[in-house]
Amino acid sequence: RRQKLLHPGKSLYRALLDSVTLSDDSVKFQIIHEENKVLLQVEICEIEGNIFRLKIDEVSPLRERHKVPDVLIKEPTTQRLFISQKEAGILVLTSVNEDYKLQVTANPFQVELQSKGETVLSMNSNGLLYFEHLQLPPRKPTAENEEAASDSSKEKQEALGLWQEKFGSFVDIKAHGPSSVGMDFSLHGFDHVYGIPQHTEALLLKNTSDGDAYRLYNLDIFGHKIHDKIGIYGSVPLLLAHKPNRTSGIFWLNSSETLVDISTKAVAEHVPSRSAAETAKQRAVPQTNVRWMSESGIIDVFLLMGPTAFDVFKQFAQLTGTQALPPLFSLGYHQCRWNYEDEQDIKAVDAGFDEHDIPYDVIWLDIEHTDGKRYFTWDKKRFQNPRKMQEHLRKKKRKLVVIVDPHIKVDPTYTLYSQAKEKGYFVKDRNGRDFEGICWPGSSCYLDFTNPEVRKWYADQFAFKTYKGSTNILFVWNDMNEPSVFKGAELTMQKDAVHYNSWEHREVHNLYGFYQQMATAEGLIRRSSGKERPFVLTRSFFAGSQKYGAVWTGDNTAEWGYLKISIPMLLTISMAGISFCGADVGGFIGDPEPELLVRWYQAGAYQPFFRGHSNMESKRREPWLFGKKNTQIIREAIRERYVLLPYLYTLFYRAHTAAEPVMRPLWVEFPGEIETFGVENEYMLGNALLVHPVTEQEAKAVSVLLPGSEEIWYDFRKFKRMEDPGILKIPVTLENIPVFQRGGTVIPLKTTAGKSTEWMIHISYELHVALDTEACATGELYLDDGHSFQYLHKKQFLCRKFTFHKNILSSSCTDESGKYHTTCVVERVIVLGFVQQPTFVTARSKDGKEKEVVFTYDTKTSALTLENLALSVDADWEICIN
Ligand code: MIG
Repeated sequence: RRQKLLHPGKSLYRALLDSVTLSDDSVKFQIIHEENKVLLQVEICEIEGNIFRLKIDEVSPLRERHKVPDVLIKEPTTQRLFISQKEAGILVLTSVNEDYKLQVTANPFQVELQSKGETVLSMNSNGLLYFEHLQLPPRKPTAENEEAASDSSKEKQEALGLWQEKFGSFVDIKAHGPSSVGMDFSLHGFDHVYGIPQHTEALLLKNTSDGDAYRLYNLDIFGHKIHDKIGIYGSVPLLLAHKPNRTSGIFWLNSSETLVDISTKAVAEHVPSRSAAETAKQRAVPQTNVRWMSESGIIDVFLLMGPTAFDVFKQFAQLTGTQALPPLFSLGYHQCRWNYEDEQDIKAVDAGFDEHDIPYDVIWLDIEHTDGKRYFTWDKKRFQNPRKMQEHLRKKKRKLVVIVDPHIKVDPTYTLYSQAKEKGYFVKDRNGRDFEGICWPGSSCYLDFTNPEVRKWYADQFAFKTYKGSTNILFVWNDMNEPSVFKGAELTMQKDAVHYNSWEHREVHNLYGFYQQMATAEGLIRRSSGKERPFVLTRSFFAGSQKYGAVWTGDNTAEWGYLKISIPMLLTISMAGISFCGADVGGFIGDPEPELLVRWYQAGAYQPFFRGHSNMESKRREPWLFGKKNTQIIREAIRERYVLLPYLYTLFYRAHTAAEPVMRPLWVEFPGEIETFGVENEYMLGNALLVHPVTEQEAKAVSVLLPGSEEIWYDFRKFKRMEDPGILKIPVTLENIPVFQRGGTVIPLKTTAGKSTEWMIHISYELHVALDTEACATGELYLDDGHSFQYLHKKQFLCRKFTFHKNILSSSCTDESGKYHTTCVVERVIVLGFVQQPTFVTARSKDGKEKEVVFTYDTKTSALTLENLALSVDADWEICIN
C-alpha cells in the first residue's frame, strides 16, 4: 500500500558520484533521497559468466537489515569492472571484455545495462526505487501528545500499517517498523516474460496494470482457483524475459512477501536516417516494465544476461545450484493416497499392481500412519510392524515414502517435542514464548529450521536408530511447510513471530519450506553415512530448492482445467531451476471421471515427477478400478514411462550437471520462432520429444504446433514422418496422447518395462534414431548405479554418445573420466526417416569383430529396424548401413 503511493515519475534519488570507490570486487557509491536525506549505499559487481549484481542497503541502518542466507551456494566470483567514463552526472562502468556497459546517471539515479551497444535493461527508469529506512519507534503517547495527535494523522498511520497492521482478528506488530524495498526494471525490446512461480497462471506473465500483482508469499490454499496471481506454496523470485535474439533474467533475492507488477507496452523508438534523402523515422518497440516490491530486507538483485535461455539457466544454477540427481526409483511411478490405511492396505495395493501388470516403484503413507500426527512415529494398531512391511516391499524391489510435517504436537510425552522445547528449537512469538498454532495434531509448535543447529538436530532424527521402524527403503515427504497454521493469518504463521538471531518471520517466511527440505535431505544422506542419494518431496520451496529434491504443485482439483494449467505451472517451476516437479495425477480434490484420470496419467507419464494422489474424501483411485479398458490404457501410459526412463534419467543428469531443465517450453528450444513464445499446451521433454497432452474432454483431434521450419518430426509410436512443420490437426483416440520425436535426435529406451525400476536393471536398450534433413542424428545416454553418490566420489558412471552420420551409427564415450561396468546391451535400433531399403548392415565392435545385422525396412514409414544387436552399452561400436 505504501509503495503503491509512489507513481512512475522522476525519482527523488540522486547518486553522489563523488563517493565512488572501486575495488577488485565491486564499485560502490552512495545515493541520497532528496526529501528525507537518507543515504543508501549502492554496490555493483560483475560476476563471472555474464551476471551483474546490484545491492542497495542503508549506509548506516539502525540495525542490520535482513540479507537472505543459505540460498547462494557460495560467494559469487566477481570480475573487476572499469570506470570508462566519469563526468558530471554520469558514470560508465565497463566489463573486462568490454561487452557490457553499465551507465549510471546521477540525477535522477538510474542504471542502464548495455550489451555490445544494445540497451537490454534499465533500473529505476520509472522512478520506483523505494527504500524505507529503519526508524526509531514513535514515542509512546503521553496523555498530552495523545490529545495533540490529531485523529486523522493516527488513522493515516494505521492505514499505512507502519508499526502495526490488522488482518481480521490478527494484529501484526512490526517490532522494527516499516522496512519495505522496491525498484522498477525496464526490459527493452521484450514483450514476453516468464517465471516467478508459483501461481495457477498461464506460461506468459500477464499485464497486471488493472488487477492484482503477482504475489510471492508461500501459502497453503486448499482448493486454490485457476488463473490467480495469489502466491501458493512456493516462491522463486526469478523472472525471465525473451525476445528472438536474447533471453535475460532478473533474480530478486528477497525472502519476505514480494509483489511483482508487470506492464508491457510499445514505446516509440527513434530510428536515425541512414542517408540524407531519408528522413528519421519512429518505430514501435515493445518494452516490459517490471516492478518488484518486498516487505523487508535489502535490494539484492542479479541480472542474468544470457544471452540464450540455456545461459540464463546456467547463470541461475551458478548462483543457487543445480537439480540434485534423483535416485532412479524416484523417476518411476509413485502411488499415493490420503491415506493408505494400514499394513494390509499397503500390501493389497502393492499386490494389485502386480496382478494388473502395472509397474510402480513407491507407495506412500500420509499423516494417518503416525501415532496421533506425531511425525517419526507409527500408529501402532494400523502399523504393528513397519519394518516387516518394508521388508515385504523391499523384496518386491519397491520403496516407501512417509510424510513428515514441520509442526510438532504440543505433548510433553512426545520426545521430539520435549527435546525441542528444552533446547529452545521452536519459533517464538513476539513475546518470546514458543509460538503455538493449530495444525493436524491440534496445538503445535514449529521447528525453527532457519537455525543451523535445529537443522542438524532434525537431520539426526532420521538416523535409523532414532527413527524407530524406518529402514533404508523409507524416504520422505515434507508437507505443510509454508508453514501452514490453521486459524493463522492467511493460514500461515504470523509475521511478528521470531526466529533464530531475532529475525522476524516476515523476513524469512518464503524460506521456511526450503530449510525443512534441506534438513530432511541432509538427514537421509547422513543416515547412510553419506553414501545414498536422498529423495525428499516438498510442497513449499524457494530459489535453490532444486538442490534438495522434488516439488509438487499441491492440492489441485480433479477437473480438466487443472490438468490443463498443470503444464504451464510445471514449465514455470522448471524454468526457475526446479526440474524435478509434478502435479498430483488425477487431481487431489474430488473424483475424476475415468476419461480425465486416463488423460492425466498420459500427461503425467511424460512429466518429471509422476505420482497419483487423492484426498481423503475422494473415492479410491488405484489404476485398475475403472474397468478393463481404462486399466489397459493407464497400464500402457505407465509402461511407456518406464520404457522411457533411460532418456529421462539422462535428462536429469543434464539438469544436474548443466542446469538444463528436463521439461521445457517450446520457445527455449526454438528461441527464434515467435509462434512458440506463448505455447503452453505442449512442451519439450529434453531436446528430442515434443509432448502434447490431451486436456479436453472427448477430444477427437488436437491442434499441434510442430515448430521449426527446418525440422523434421516423427510420430513417436508409429515412426511415421509428419508432414511439414506448422500447425497440424492430429486425430486422437483415448489410447494415447500425441508425442513426437525431433529429427536429428537419438533417444535411448529400454526394450520393455518391468515391475519397478530395480527389476529393469538388466533389461536391454533400444535406440530411436530420428534423422534430420541431413540424415544425421545424435543423442546421449547416462548410466550409473542409480542410487548412490559413487558417480560423484568414485566417478562410477557412463556417458555415452550415439551419432548417426553418413549411414554409420556409432557409440562413443563422452566423458572418459567416468567408468561403470554394465552387462546391458543395445538390442535394437530403429532408424526413422531412412529413405531407402538397405542391402546389408554390419556391426563392428571395437576389437574389429564384424557381424551381419538382421533388419527389416518398412517402406510405408521409412523406419529401418535393426534387431538382435547385442552390442555392449559400455563399449564403442559402429553399425554400417549399406
Ligand atoms: O491439508 O497430509 O497437499 O497432498 O495428502 C491437507 C494430508 C494436508 C495437504 C497435501 C496433501 C496431503 C494432505 N495435506
